[in-house]
Amino acid sequence: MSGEKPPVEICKGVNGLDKVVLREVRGSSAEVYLYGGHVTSWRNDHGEELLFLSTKAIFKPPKAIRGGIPICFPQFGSHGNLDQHGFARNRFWSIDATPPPFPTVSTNKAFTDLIFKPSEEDLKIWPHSYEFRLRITLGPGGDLMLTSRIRNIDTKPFSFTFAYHTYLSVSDISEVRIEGLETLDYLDNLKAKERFTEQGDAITFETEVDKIYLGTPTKIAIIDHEKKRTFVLRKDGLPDAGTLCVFWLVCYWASLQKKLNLFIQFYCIFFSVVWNPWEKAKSIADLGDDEYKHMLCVEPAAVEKAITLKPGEEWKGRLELSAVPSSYRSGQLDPQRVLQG
Ligand code: TA6
Repeated sequence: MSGEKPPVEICKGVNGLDKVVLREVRGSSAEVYLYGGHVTSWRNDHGEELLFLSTKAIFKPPKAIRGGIPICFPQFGSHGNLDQHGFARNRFWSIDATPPPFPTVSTNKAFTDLIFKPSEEDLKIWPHSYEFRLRITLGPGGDLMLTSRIRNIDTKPFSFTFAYHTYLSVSDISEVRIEGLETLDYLDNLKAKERFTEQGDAITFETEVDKIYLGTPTKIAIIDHEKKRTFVLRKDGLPDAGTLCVFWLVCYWASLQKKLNLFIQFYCIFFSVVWNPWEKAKSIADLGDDEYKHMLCVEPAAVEKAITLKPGEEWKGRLELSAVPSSYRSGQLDPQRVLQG
């Protein structure tokens, strides 16, 4: 027997909390805590950590883990009556042993399926029945993919907002730029959500930022000059009219087969939130005073327009993250190549 570690392993993490470790043969890995359905680590095949995790992160309910990829559901931020960012990030999720199949079959071995269903207590604060399924996959090239499927199993429609609150690890926030958001409109959370338009330059950082960009493209690049690394963040959606047409035909066929009103909603995640607290880090108890320098949150989100699901409907939102070495010589710092490649 070789000493090779399995592609999926369930073990104990900080404070004895259950976590799933995903490993890909070439050496990349990811860790997912059942507490929050929360990805806390994503490493490349050199073992370098790609997600930011606060040194002061509290792995203890009811506090959400600071860093990684918290799931904001059923409310993003303070856009509603619930606590900030909803409650999915501070509930215990379960391993989903029998998830419904995906339309395309994947050969990846390093994946896990989690499920979150509301408890009696949860129903008191948000009275809607749903099943929230989350698949986390590590692709052959070390890409990290998160697919959320939220199904209304209630007798009434409900609406929610959502985000993958992704904390990326960066060498120095002053050395980072984002490509793909220039010229877009955004709502500035630091100015009472007033609407502005970016003036055409790549986004760079020299102070606190908390913005909701509207109508963002499916692909955004985050370029870390010092690390010579580019993160490419893709959010799924409606890739093109042809795929959409096939998709709806499949849905229609499925609905005829089952003779029930099965409708799967496949929405774009329209917005991207960009956040760095800068000096405000000092007032965040579970974040080191200077740690803002090494983190950047870029968060695919459905915020301004809530998603509404009728009984039986399902919403699906996907995030795909890859990290590639970038150098001027390879041309990967050329924005056009990054976003179109
Ligand atoms: O996504 C940005 C944001 O909503 C900011 O306004 C900021 O407060 C941040 O999330 C962190 O929220 P948290 O509840 O995790 O402290």
